[in-house]
Amino acid sequence: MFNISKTLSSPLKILCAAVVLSSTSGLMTAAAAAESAKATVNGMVCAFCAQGIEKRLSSLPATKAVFVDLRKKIVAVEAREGQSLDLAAIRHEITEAGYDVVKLETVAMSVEDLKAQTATKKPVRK
Ligand SMILES: [Cu+2]
Repeated sequence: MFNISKTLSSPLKILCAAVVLSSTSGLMTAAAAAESAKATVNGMVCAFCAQGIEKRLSSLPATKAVFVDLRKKIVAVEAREGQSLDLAAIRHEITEAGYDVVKLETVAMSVEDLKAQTATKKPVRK
């Protein structure tokens, strides 16, 4: 473990540390590693669209991973550690491929996080 008993003497401090550790663990992982560009893209209709975009974005120097969700119209690019994504280049590649970027933002998440997020946000069909 972390030797918490050595560095923190009172039970209150230990409690505080535990709360901080558990509540910010998500934030801490994000800050430690992942940064992604998340784009909402119009015009992608099939697996070939997704593949083409994925290929283009994978060829950018700062790209670690690419994730495309056709149904949610999401394209995400994760940056290699210590590198920053060129949002203009990402927008350019998607536009060049023939699609419309309607939204582009940087998020402190990995592509895996985004995959999980889009998966859990699935609308429930009745
Ligand atoms: Cu297509």
